[in-house]
Amino acid sequence: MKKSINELAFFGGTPLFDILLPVGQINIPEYERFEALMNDVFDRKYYANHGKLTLEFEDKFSELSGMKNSIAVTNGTVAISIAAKALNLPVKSKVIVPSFTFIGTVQALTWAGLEPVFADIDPETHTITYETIAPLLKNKNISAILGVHLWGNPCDVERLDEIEQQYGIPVFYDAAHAVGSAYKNKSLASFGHCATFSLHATKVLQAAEGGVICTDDDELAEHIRNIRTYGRTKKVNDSMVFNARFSELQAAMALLSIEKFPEYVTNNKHRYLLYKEKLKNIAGLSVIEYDESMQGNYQYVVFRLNEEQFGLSRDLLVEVLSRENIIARKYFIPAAHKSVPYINMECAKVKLPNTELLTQEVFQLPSGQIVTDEHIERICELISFIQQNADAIKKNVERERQCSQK
Ligand code: T4K
Repeated sequence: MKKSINELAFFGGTPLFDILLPVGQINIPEYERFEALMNDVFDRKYYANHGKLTLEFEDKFSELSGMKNSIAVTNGTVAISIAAKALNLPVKSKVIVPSFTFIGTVQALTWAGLEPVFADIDPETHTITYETIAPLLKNKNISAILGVHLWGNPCDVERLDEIEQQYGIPVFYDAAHAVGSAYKNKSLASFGHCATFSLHATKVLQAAEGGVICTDDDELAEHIRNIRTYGRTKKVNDSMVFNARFSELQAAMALLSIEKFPEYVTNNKHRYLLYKEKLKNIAGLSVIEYDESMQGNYQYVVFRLNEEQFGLSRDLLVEVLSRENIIARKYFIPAAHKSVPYINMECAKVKLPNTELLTQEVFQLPSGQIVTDEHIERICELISFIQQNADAIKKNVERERQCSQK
């Protein structure tokens, strides 16, 4: 461990780790097993258009999520656009959506011809609630609400259901982070008209790239399948169709990943709890708690940093950690309403105090399968060291800045 701040890589010392520790899960299957599945695909010469492996994966995803229909698509962003199209939301109508989310959530709506109405979020769960969206329901032309189960934490699902009953506004969910998760023993995939998932390589269940849309509504599922494949199902009509097919290569990765899902979740929970225990006494640092009434996948280890109490800004801490090869990440900067193109639009003229605060305070620590207990213990010791030496680090940074200006 470092004995003085001059040993920090930020000030020219040797990095604590000689490999990069990223925030993504990177749960990569054994190559031999992937090769065996690929040999079968090559023998059959059937690579795309929802072959045997894709159908098998969709069944397994339905089993995991307790849903009737799981429709695999190219990625999690396209999943949202297709869900919005299948719900037949009128072009140029408005959809309530949090600004504190991955930009893909909102861009997907824009690609579907919809306009965002940005909602604030609860500062503890980082999701929209009845209270944060109620004032927005007065807006004209609201056609839907898109909740995001951020970090796998459930939105205020029961009360959002009530809003749908009361106002007749359909709710659907971006559940990119919530694969295999449940709220009060009910699958998160089952809330709203449909839920969309991401199978990106950094996710707990991965297909390198990929997405899934789940719904128990058979008619909606038919529209989703039809839009996904250029209107080929011919069972329903859709004015706009697309190619969002999932290949057999993606399905092979996904099948191997879903097989190990319970093991990944157990390991994620262990890592999350270890970080939580080791960092519990650091002033100004708090871990994002998972709702007790949910069963999550623990893929993210998310913290908030209060600059005044910690002694350094979140940005400086992330920079110092990165130089040690601890690739901590700040989320979500800028928030969607401060991003192009929304920043120049009417929809950006909103006050979202919790969103603004969280964009300055939230960061993730490395959490995937590369990260061992020993890595976590050393990362936590380093964070404690940085916090104890916060004033000296700030002074050194300031001194270096002044020298570089001379
Ligand atoms: N909704 C929400 C709430 C989402 O978070 C996302 C995606 C979506 C919708 C859309 O789903 P997709 O269309 O992406 O399926 C990542 C991912 O690209 C993105 O999937 C994810 N959310 C977002 C939160 O994170 P970045 O730019 O922050 O991370 P990235 O891809 O640079 O990877 C993180 C770290 O992992 C890097 O340090 C490098 C490492 N890495 C990454 C890849 C891809 C590897 O070591 N190997 C790899 O193969 O976006």
